[in-house]
Amino acid sequence: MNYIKGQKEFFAGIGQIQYEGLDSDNPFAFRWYDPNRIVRGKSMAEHLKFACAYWHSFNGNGADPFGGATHIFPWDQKADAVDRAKDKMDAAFEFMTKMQLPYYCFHDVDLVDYTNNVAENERRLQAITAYALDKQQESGIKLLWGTANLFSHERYMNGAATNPDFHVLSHGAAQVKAALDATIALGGQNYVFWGGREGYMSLLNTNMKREQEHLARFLHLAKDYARKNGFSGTFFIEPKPCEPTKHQYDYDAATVISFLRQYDLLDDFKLNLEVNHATLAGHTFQHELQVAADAGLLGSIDANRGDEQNGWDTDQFPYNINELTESMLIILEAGGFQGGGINFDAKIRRNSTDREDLFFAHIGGMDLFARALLIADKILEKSSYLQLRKERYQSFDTGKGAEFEKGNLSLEDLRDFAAANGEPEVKSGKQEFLENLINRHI
Ligand code: XUL
Ligand code: CO
Repeated sequence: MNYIKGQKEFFAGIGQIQYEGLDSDNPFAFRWYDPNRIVRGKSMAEHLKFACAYWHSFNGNGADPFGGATHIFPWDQKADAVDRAKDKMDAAFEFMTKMQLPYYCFHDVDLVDYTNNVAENERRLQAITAYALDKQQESGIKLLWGTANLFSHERYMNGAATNPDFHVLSHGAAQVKAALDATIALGGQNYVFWGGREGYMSLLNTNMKREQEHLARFLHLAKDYARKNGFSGTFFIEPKPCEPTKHQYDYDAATVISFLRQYDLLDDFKLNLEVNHATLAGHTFQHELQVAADAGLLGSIDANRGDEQNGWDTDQFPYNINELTESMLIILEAGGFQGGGINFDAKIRRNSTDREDLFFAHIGGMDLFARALLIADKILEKSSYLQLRKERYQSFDTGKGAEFEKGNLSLEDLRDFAAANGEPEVKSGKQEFLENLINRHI
């Protein structure tokens, strides 16, 4: 991937970001992420499939509940919505090319501003989709996933697919249809549903059962429409327990998996897991990855981190090598992502106001994942990590333990085994040894 200077440059003064290795002191270079380096038979680029999140990088203007925009974008100036959107897209493709980000992800309204008119929104999205197709072909950058924003507009304050008003639900469907059309036209590899307001603020006014049935019906209709129109990618549900609603139906990986199973959606849907959503649900990210991997549903991830001192979704760029190393161990053991990749659903801080800050954020995140990949590979290949876990369960590998796993023993058989074999020997879980092993490889 190589940036070639066009007519306008939005990130002037910043050139192509390249791998320079550990000896480099250049803050505009990768020290670990070497896209062509082969790890476990695949290039780093293929393992990691990094994606840029359009919303945080090109729309998120630093506003928070206490104050307005601090990031003033030069690509957000033109009067006509589609012209403005084209400028933004030029900036986005310049950034992604300079950063060597091979994929991107968007919500419909990230690409182009929407109105209250369904047909006009479709026209705008089609116009910017045609432009995006050219940009993709020119740069080689691909669409990891598209989605529809069914949470920002006031009409969705009580949800979209789970709104108690059918009329609102129909507007959600109109948006999803157009976003699916755009995703298909752009060769999008996946399509995401994050249930932003699919939940409730108070049970006093909520028929939870009916809302969840509506959500399932809505997902089936979207899936059927997309399949009928040639979409062969994977649908992802992105779990999050709360925020903006008090309670979201897609609470965590385990909840989503049982929902998919209950409503017969397992053939088409997998999970897109986000670090900060896991911690909001009271889990580690590793826990969520393991739950999804064990169900064969580890589709993709949204990379970011929370803040340990507060309880909301701060969407900061990744920083914690221990967390990522343990995560990469699970991802590698699962055989990688199923269809997805690593989308930086992360934003630079309100007071990170220099244009170069977006580069530092992505360089840091990409380097950290690359480093975690190398460390995890080393741990799997050269340490006793896997062996120790295997040995911990060895009593189920032979004899009565193996018979139990096969389903050949009754409760009485277990009782007889206990009575005949006396008290079990004390066995250490070796947690501190394993924690040291991880740190030793870092
Ligand atoms: C919100 C969030 C979303 C989804 C896409 O917390 O993560 O940006 O990733 O709708
Ligand atoms: Co996300």
